[in-house]
Amino acid sequence: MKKFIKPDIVLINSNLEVDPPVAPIGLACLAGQIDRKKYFPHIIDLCLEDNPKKELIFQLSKLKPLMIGVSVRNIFSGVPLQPKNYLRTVKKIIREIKKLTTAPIILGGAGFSIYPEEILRATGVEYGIIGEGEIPFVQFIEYLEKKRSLADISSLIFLLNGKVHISKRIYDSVNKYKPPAFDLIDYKKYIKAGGYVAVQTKRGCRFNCRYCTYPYLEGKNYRTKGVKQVVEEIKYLIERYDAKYFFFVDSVFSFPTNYASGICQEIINQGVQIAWMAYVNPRGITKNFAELMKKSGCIGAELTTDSASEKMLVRLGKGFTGKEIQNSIEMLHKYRIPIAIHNIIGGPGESLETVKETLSFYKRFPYVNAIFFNFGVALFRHSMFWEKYGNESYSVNKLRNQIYISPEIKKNLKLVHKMCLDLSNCDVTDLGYYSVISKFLFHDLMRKLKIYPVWKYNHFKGKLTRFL
Ligand code: B12
Ligand code: SF4
Repeated sequence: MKKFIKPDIVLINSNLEVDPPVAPIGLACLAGQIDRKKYFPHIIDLCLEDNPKKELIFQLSKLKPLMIGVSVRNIFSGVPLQPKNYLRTVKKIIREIKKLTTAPIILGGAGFSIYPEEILRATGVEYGIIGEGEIPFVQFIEYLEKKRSLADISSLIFLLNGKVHISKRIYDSVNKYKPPAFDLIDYKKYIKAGGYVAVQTKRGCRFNCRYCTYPYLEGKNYRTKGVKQVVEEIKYLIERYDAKYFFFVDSVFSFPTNYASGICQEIINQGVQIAWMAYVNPRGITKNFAELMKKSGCIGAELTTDSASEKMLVRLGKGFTGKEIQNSIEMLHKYRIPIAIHNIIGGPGESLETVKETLSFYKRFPYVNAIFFNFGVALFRHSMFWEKYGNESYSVNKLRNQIYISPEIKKNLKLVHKMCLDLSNCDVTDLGYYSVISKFLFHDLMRKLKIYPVWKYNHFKGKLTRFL
């Protein structure tokens, strides 16, 4: 009798950025859906490899893939004054894959989903999935098994005779998906390199911030995972990899507050010992919630206020007020949760006056641990600002950062830098990247206690790996 040899399904992480190191959790989500009775799933993770090209050749030449999925997480750094273009690396990796195999290639990932057609054309790949991949990825395997037609795959984009075809997007209940295949990722190397272990509790964001692509990527409705399932994932990662530091990779962890409180409560109830960080929104931070955050191990809140000027909050479409920002800072501080505030300086309508308003607001909270100022707004397709200020031809041809900076701030950039730095007795690192106003004493203490909030890694000194 002929022996059945299970075909390989190969997923490749093309993200070599190590600042900070992030594991390819999206690929783990896809690999989790693969039927292991029928296929061998593999994740070839090129990140943190000394010689990613050699690693790719070594790993791929051992396999006989039915298909190759490549995740394209980053395209642009999104940091206006330190632009990085990641697509060049992706192109080189795909060129190398094509030398090694003729198996069909499919692309996906957050960066890919923002500019799918351009990336397919730039890489010469035929297929891609826009947005979340669990269901379409399985459908694509069924297509290769000749059980379904291309037209019958959700969220698919493909090029046929130079023409682009896009099918309807799918956003399903995340509880229907099988758990991520964390066993296929070597988390030890990420932990060793200082990375936080990613866990996602839900998808979607209902806010309407005008520069943001997250609601496009994940949908506007919240799709929450069962709280027990989230805590099971955390426990698995602790047990298997001895993980201690976690990052909840939700667009906004703290909203809806009832759900986020449920996650914290479950961590507390089960006595799970972790240190975690997340993006939080001023809207969700009540006293009870801040207390639960603290008790469940929060060691840092990435508070994305973007501005503290009432006018700018409206212009950026933030949906909360200065009063709510104040309340959230006070609540987080009450429970001694380290706070990093992220700001955009130079959005549409920003003037010297609105910058002053923002800065004098923050002066009232000298205990805030870090305040980041990003000068200019990165414009991404599928955001509201893109409709207004984006330049289609610029991005299609060059696929690099497009930045909006208001005329008044552009004219006074040096002065505005200085104003931000004068906010307090501050340390300035990487002026021009972003200005960091941090309390060094505090950071020293954190270091001594070996508690590091993620923003420490904004100056991660790991070497940047190139795909040779
Ligand atoms: C949390 C987060 C972070 C955290 C990560 C913490 C951690 N330990 O993981 C931190 C703050 C560290 C971070 C840093 C950066 N980030 Co970030 N981040 C996010 C965020 C909010 C969620 C990412 C995530 O993990 N999602 C959960 C997983 C499950 O989803 P996923 O990876 O997208 O995978 C799904 C689909 O994309 C798809 N899929 C993925 N791969 C593949 C492959 C195939 C073949 C298929 C079919 C489908 C598929 O299926 C998956 C499951 O549904 C996204 C925005 C967003 N809402 O997506 C930005 C985002 C990914 N980040 C972005 C950027 C730019 C960065 C930085 C470069 C920022 C900077 N300037 O320093 C760094 C890069 C770090 C690095 N080493 O890569 C961009 C990338 C796009 C772009 N602009 O180029 C995003 C989209 C934000 C944005 N709109 O600008 N980030
Ligand atoms: S900036 Fe944050 S709150 Fe606003 S739409 Fe994006 S993810 Fe949602």
